[in-house]
Amino acid sequence: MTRPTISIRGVDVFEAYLSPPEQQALVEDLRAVIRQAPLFSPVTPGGRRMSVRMTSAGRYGWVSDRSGYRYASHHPDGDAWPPIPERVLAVWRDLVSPERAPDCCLVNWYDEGARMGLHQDRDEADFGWPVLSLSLGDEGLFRIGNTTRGGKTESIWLRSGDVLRMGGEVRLVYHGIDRVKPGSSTLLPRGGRINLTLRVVD
Ligand code: MD3
Ligand code: FE
Repeated sequence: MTRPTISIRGVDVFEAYLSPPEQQALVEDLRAVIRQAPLFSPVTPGGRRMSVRMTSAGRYGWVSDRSGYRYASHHPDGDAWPPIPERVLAVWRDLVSPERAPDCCLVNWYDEGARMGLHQDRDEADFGWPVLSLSLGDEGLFRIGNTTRGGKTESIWLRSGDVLRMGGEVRLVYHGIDRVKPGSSTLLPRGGRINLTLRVVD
């Protein structure tokens, strides 16, 4: 059983869970995912283009357009999402459960200047399972708040190889990425940050 290195507001942090060679292998897996399911810039229901580019693997992918946020069984291009890489599933089995696989592996790609505002993850039908997040590449400043909007927040830098687990009470807290620190990792040749978010959807 792997234990968290720190816990912040109920978020379990596994610092440097992935070794540099494991991180490199994951990046190769993700290149194959992105070849099959290209990154796209989601548009919010309000009509704004998100600064983060995304794609997904698994039974469902997360999409957003003028008609709203939702899980969809196909990429906006029309193809089914590729399977979640085995190496990613192995992390889920170790830190969440071998009993149930995640339905969705959301791939978020941040370049310099990309951010993700404070939000809740509440498009899933089942909040009983934890969410697992894997960080790769440049460091990202992660901010965590409360289950309602407003109030005090806390921030931590997420580094390449760090894994976060959000289960129980914190599953519905507001969270986001304020900024990415360019040049803070050599994992990705052109820089940037990748986050993988694993979720059970239904
Ligand atoms: C805390 N992604 O895709 S992952 C998202 O780094 C998202 O790309 C961020 O938030 C990223 O929805 C943060 C960490 C994370 C994910 C889900 C959470 C933290 C969470 C759900 C509840 C509480
Ligand atoms: Fe989120």
